[in-house]
Amino acid sequence: MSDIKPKFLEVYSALKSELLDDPAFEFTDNSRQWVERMLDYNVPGGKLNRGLSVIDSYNLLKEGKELSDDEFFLACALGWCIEWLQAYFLVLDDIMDGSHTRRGHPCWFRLPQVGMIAISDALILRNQIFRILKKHFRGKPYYVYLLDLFNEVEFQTASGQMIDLITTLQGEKDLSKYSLSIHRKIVQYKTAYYSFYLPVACALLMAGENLDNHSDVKNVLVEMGTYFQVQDDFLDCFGDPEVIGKVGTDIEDFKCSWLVVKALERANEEQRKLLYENYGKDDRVCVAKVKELYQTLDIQGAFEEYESKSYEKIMKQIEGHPSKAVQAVLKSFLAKIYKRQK
Ligand code: GPP
Ligand code: MG
Ligand code: MG
Ligand code: MG
Repeated sequence: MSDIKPKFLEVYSALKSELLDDPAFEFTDNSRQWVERMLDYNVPGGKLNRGLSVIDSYNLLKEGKELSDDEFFLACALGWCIEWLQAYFLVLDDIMDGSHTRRGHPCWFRLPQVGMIAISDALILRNQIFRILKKHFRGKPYYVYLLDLFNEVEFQTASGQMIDLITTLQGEKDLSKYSLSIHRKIVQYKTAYYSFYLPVACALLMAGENLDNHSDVKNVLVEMGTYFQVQDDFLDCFGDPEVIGKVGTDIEDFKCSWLVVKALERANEEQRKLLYENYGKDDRVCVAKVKELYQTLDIQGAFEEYESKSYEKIMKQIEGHPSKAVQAVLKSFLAKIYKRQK
């Protein structure tokens, strides 16, 4: 797995060069330099799990048959399309969440020269996905399915993001509407489809599969994506910012996080009151009070319990799948995220 990373990064450079060669940027050197810097800042600096998973999954689906150079390049290109999609989402998500840091650096929009140009950059990122797809996949029999897949998943993510945002509306702060079922809907849509289903669906399309025949695979991946976002919620509060590369904002932002839903479940009247009074305030003292209550209610313990239960449930689902190759794809994905610290 790790040995393909340098090769994967070489493909990033090749795709970037092609995109920078676009007639749109011929007019000024400035624009080309801006886009290059914007891409380098936002696209390749993460864990690259989503992108690398396309290659990993495609390899497993080929059951030991070695990939040709062309196949390897195409799997990498699809992996990068997902990383481009992720960069596009994160640039916008950080504006919407009022975040400060991402991947150990200031969020792109926080750079003094960038500001709201970041919105324009997000549009460039989004459109470059379809330029990569057009250049490298136009002649493939599965091209139209790829386009449909990326469109569908983008819509699902945008819908999840919208629900995430409207449940936190200022002026209507109401913790009583937060529940595990709302949380589940939000994270399924905002995270699971693009982070988990999309990489495997890309590999399945490349392998000539019809996605309509793989709803069971989708279900397992959505379950894994849900688990992944619960981890993200946990790390937002309890993770080490040095390790996760971002400082959490969920408590300040009044997010329907798994932690607050669990806390509401476990709290007595007095503790509920404390939550109602301190959750969703951009104030250190209030945030500290919420974190202290999480300690008192042993939300960390509840998370560990959720983590092992969820792992067992997903493993069972995977082992029920008829294809050993598909099982291998799913198990490899799960191994990458189980008990992650970042
Ligand atoms: C993660 O939520 C969800 C996204 C990054 C999807 C954003 C979708 C858009 C359409 C903009 P999060 O806010 O918990 O992520 P993080 O903790 O990384 O900020
Ligand atoms: Mg965010
Ligand atoms: Mg968000
Ligand atoms: Mg988060």
